[in-house]
Amino acid sequence: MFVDKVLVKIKAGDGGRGIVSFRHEKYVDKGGPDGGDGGDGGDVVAKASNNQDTLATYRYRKLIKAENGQDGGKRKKHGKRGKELTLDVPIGTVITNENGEILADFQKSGQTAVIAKGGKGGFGNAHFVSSRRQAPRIYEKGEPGEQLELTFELKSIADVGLVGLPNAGKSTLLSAVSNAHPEVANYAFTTLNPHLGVVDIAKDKNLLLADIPGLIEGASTGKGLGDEFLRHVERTSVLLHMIDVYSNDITKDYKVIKKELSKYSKDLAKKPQIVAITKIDGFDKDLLQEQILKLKKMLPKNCDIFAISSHNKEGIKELLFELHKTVEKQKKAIAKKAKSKLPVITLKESDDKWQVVKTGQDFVVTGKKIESFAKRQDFSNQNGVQRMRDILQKNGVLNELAKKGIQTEQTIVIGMPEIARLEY
Ligand SMILES: Nc1nc2c(ncn2[C@@H]2O[C@H](COP(=O)(O)OP(=O)(O)OP(=O)(O)O)[C@@H](O)[C@H]2O)c(=O)[nH]1
Ligand SMILES: [Mg+2]
Repeated sequence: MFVDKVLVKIKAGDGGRGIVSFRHEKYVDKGGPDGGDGGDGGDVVAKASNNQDTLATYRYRKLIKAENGQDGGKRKKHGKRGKELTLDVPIGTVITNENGEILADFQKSGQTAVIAKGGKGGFGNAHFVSSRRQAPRIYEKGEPGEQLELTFELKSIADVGLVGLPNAGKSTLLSAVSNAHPEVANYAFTTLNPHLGVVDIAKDKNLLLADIPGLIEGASTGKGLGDEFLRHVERTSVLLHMIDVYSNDITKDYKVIKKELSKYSKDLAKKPQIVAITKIDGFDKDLLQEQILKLKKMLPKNCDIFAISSHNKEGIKELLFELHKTVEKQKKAIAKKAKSKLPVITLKESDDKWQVVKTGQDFVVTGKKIESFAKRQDFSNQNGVQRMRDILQKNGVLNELAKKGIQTEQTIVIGMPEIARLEY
C-alpha cells in the first residue's frame, strides 16, 4: 500500500532536574552547595532522505520519543543531555502541526528541521549561591519536552502528474511506459485511485509518473470524483496534460482542465506543462494537424505539444525525453532555492510577552517565558513558590495583577492549560 499521510505523536525529551546537594568534606560539618544542573532533553529532528520512499514506517508507531536529559549530580555534575532523535522522511514530506501550520517542507536530501524541542534542564542548588544565600536548598525541575501531534504528508513522490478528462488515455500511457498495471477501459472514471509507475529512461535515470482519476468541469465543487486527488500531483515537477484526439472540441477540453487546476491552486496551474494529444494511431493525419493547430492557438508559446499513441508507441520516446529534461531542470531550480536547514517555526509573539486575564475568581497569567519558568519549579517546595513570585515581580506581572484588582489570598493561575497556582 502507498501510505502518504500519517498522524504522528512526537515527544521531545524532558529536561533533567537539578539537584540539592552539599559537599562532604572531612573536617567541615556542612560544605558548600554542589548540586549540578540537569541536562537538556533531546530534540526530535526530521530529516529528508533519499533512502525513504514512503511514510509507511510511521504508520504503526504510537509515540515517538527522544531521550530525556539526565538529572544533575553531586559535585556540580551536569546531567547528560538527552540524545537527539532523527526521523528520516522521504523528500516531498510536509509536516504540519495541529493548527495546520507548516513546520517543515522537505525538498532536497539532507534537509533537517527541529520538529519538537527538548525541555531545558533545571538548575541545581550550586547555581543559586550568592553572598546572601550561602546554603540554598533551591533547585529546578527539568522542563518537559514538547509533545505534539503532527501530520506527516508525502506530497511529491512523482515527477510527472498525468492530468486530463476521463478516458483521455492516462492509464494506458502509464501501463505502456512503466512497471504499473492500472486498469484501462473505454468509459469515464476507470481510475478511482492514484497510481504510480516508474519509467526507465536510461541507466540510473528514471521518471516517476502519477496517474490520477480524470477531472471534469466542476470537479473543484465535487463533480465527478472531485479534485481532492490533485494533491498527489501538487508537488510534481511537471504536468502532462493529455487530450483525446477524437475530441469534438479540443480547445474546450483543454480549457476545462486548465480551469479546474487553477481552481484547485494557483501554483498548480502555473506548474510547467506539456500537452499530449493521445490515440493518434489510426487517426487521419490532416485532421490531426487541424487539432494541433487549434490547440496551439490556445497554448502559451513555450508549451510543447506531442502527438502520441500508447498503442503503437508513436511519439512516446520523444515525449519521455522532453518530460525527463523538464523534470531535471525543475529539480535543479528547486534544489538551488532550498535551504539545508529549515527554520524552526517561530511564535508570533515574542517569548517575553505575557498577559493577565481574569476568569471567574482566578487571575490567569500566560506567556511563553513565564510558563516555561513555571514548568521547572517545584511548587511543593516553598523555594519554588518564592522563585515564581520573584519572577512575577521582576517582570511586572504582580503590578499588573494589583492593577486588575487582585486581593490577598486570591489565586494566580499560571498557564492555560494550568501549570501551577499560587496565592497572591
Ligand atoms: N487507439 C488507442 N486507444 C487508446 C490509446 N490510449 C488509450 N486508449 C483507449 O482509451 C480508453 C481510455 O483509456 P484509459 O487509459 O483508461 O483512460 P484514462 O484517461 O485513464 O481514463 P480515466 O481513468 O477514466 O480518467 C481505453 O479504451 C483505451 O484502450 C491509444 O494510444 N490508442
Ligand atoms: Mg485511468
